[in-house]
Amino acid sequence: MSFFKRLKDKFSGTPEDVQDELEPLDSDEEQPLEDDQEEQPKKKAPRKLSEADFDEDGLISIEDFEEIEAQQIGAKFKAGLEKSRENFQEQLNNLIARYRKVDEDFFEALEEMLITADVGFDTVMQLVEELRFEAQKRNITETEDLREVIVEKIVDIYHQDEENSEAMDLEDGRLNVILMVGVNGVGKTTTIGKLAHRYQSEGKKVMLAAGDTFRAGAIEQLNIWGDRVGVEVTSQSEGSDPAAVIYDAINAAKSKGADILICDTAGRLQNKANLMNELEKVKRVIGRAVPDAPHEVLLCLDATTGQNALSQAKSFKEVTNVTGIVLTKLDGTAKGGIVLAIRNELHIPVKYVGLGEKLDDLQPFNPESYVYGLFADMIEQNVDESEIDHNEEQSESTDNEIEGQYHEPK
Ligand SMILES: Nc1nc2c(ncn2[C@@H]2O[C@H](COP(=O)(O)OP(=O)(O)OP(=O)(O)O)[C@@H](O)[C@H]2O)c(=O)[nH]1
Ligand SMILES: [Mg+2]
Repeated sequence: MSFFKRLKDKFSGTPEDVQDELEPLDSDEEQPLEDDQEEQPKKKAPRKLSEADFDEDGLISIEDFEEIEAQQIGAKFKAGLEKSRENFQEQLNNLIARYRKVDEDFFEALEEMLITADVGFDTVMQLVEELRFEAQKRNITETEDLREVIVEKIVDIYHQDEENSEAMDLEDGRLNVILMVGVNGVGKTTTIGKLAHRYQSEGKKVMLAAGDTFRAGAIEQLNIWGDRVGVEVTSQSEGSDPAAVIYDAINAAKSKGADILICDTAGRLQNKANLMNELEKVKRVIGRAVPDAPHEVLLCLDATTGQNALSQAKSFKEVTNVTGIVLTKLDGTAKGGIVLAIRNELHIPVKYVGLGEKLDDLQPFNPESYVYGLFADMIEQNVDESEIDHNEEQSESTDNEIEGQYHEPK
């Protein structure tokens, strides 16, 4: 099965707000075609759980669950990456139309396009070098035939380090401590609210620590998130020592048997030494109270700040052991290539991406869902066209067979 077909089968779906305009899924089942009606490729909305999915014990098969989950994830990435997708698809289509033959001019134009989309210089050079090699190896001469290889290579380049490193280090039977860091306004507090919601709906007992005692209103903001999601927040007054607040929060979390404590911190500039030292102190306090903690230090980066996000990450990485990136506001940029630059140039896995402002708009990062979001229309169109071609070829060969039989002398 082709790479595009696999992605389409796995993720094909439509954002929820468009769903209502589509036929309900049940009617997606085989319908007899009217005589004059040609078979059209079906537009599928992501499946929603219905009673029919559950057996008499109220259980759902793992396959059904995974299928529904993948479609919902696909729809989220597709909606969240809409701006980037318009940009990537349009530019790639233009390139393919302009340079029909695979040659150096095409590769140079492709390099330029990817660099402009924030993919990062080194990553682009590596990606395009691999494409040159692949084109030669497979003897691909038409740019059109390189379309799928380009998307496939983006996934490969992401995976080249370790597989699965985007998984969170969370274990049952211990207090897991997550520390959220980053500069002002990147989305730390919002991400904490979304994460709390996610883990709580997975059945975990989640608590929050209001470690941003610096910015006016920050404690209240976290308390609002706590109320909204229904999780407890430990806080002290504005101006108190963040390390002391987090220490208190750890004790509260231990005594209440929490599974996960997520600690907010003040937005800090990476070049302000005292703020960075304060972060180190917070980390030391956490480490003394819970062995091996913090289990995750998540650095929030705002995708709309492009290359600046990369330099923030480099500075944070120097002073603290960042275990993962949360790339927020991907929905707000047309340059979604920044994901690849971060991964490839910093070797820090992107663990979550922010695809909007709603509670469930924070999604675990996965390179396949990401490229699906970046190229969904192109992938769907490509698969539909090749299915139509395939059907036409089949019906032609059937016609020929019938004709052949007819002419065969008996
Ligand atoms: N569109 C969009 N907006 C987001 C996303 N994540 C966060 N935001 C918005 O970004 C703004 C800043 O979010 P905060 O969570 O307050 O950021 P912060 O890093 O805690 O800011 P400070 O506490 O001031 O350092 C808010 O308006 C959020 O709604 C996202 O994934 N998509
Ligand atoms: Mg905040």
